[in-house]
Amino acid sequence: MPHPPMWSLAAATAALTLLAAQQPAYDEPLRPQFHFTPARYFMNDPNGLVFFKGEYHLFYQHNPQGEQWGHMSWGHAVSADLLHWQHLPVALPEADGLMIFSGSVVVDWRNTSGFCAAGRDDRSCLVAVYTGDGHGKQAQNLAYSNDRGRTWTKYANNPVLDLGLKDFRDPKTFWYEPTRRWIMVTVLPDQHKVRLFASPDLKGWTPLSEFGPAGATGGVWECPDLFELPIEGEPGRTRWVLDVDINPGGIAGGSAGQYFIGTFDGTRFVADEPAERTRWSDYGADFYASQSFSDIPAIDGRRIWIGWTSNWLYANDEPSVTWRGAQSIPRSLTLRRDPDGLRLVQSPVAEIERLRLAPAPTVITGATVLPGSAEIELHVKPGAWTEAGIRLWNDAGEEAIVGVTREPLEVFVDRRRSRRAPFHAAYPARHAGPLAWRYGELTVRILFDRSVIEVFAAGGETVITDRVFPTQPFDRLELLPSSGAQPDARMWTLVSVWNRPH
Ligand code: DQQ
Repeated sequence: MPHPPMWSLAAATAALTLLAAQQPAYDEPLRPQFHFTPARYFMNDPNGLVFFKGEYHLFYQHNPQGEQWGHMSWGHAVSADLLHWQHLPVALPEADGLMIFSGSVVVDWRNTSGFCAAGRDDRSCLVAVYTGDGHGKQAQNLAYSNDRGRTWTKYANNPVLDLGLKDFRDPKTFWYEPTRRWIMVTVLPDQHKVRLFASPDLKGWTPLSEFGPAGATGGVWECPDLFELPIEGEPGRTRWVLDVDINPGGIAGGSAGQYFIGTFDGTRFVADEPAERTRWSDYGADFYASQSFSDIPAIDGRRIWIGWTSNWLYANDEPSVTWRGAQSIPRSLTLRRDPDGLRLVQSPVAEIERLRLAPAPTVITGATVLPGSAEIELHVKPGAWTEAGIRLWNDAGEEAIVGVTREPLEVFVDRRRSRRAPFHAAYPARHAGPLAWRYGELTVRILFDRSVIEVFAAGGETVITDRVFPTQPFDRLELLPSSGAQPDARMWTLVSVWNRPH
């Protein structure tokens, strides 16, 4: 029997050094500990979110060569639990003057494309549908993988959908069972239009319908998504959600996500509300280009999306070093009916509770030490307060405040004093979203992760995502108001998902 080769000490040290160079410590002061960030260099939109054979795949817009947008390629990571990610090599690199812009991945279960080199019992493979940007235009392209996303082949007859337009992008594709065909949702960004196409095989596409302009149109439309969601408390009832992002012209300035609720009959999306009505998915400055996972098994049944926690106003200037850009926590989506109609509701995936250092929370009554990564829950009751919440602060005199105001009744994140010398004029700002007293008390769930704040108020009805970039860690927390009618507050320390056995 041949013996496995013995490693010399020098070879082992060299291999470890190489590993360390590829995988940084993930402990830089602004590096989130339970949010996904690229090992190094620039990241923007999540792409190709798909669940396949026990793995969640996260592809992302990535510059493999630098810390600012450019050379767009698809970075890649996989996870078994949506939290612990394993980095994989770049899946789709820029090539031949064509950058790989945003898009989606589907499981071609029945090998409709003919790309799947599958065995007798398994005819499935992964197919990526992405925008090729270059040579003066944008068109939709395919690539496929027969080894669970580890290697990809670009389709020889790309592009598969070309309107000869300079701006035509971000295909989100899904299988629509009632008509047994693929649907592709795209945008004509400067026309503020979503355009739908259908295909039997992912290769040949016919136009179906158009939606828009509607809602907010103060910037280009990008990264659409279309999916069906259950209505809470109304068993068997659903509605479709068309998500379209906009840049600039978002609610907090710059980039943001908006959505429309309505019906989809396999051909056309029709909104329930008048075209003038705008609904925002997030009231912060840092939630953009969200995309939902494809092919989550029916037995799980969740619709989960991830958004990029940045804003094109300053995405290239964020003061993180060696890496730039983070993804939001994966959020599970439902629809909830209130007196104002149906609305989208978002909650962090339940898996996040496994990151709690101890099952029992710490009850906060005054000032306390703030861990770098934490989940904080506030229960705010009507009472003698004008502003109730928490202040995160440090010795440099920097602070961020997260809370609720009474008049008007709003949830807010105030990061105006969160960095001594702002790196961009749009950074110091306060962002707020509307609330209503409907449950006797308001819950505010806050995820804090060094430079990411995500706030889910009223059970996820109003959400704010804001990045914070203090010059030294926020390591103290105090309740507001500092005396009198304080909210009930509890906190869990969350453990890091990076560089720790799991
Ligand atoms: N980012 C991608 C485009 C998309 C934009 C390019 C949204 O496909 O429209 O990096 O951030």
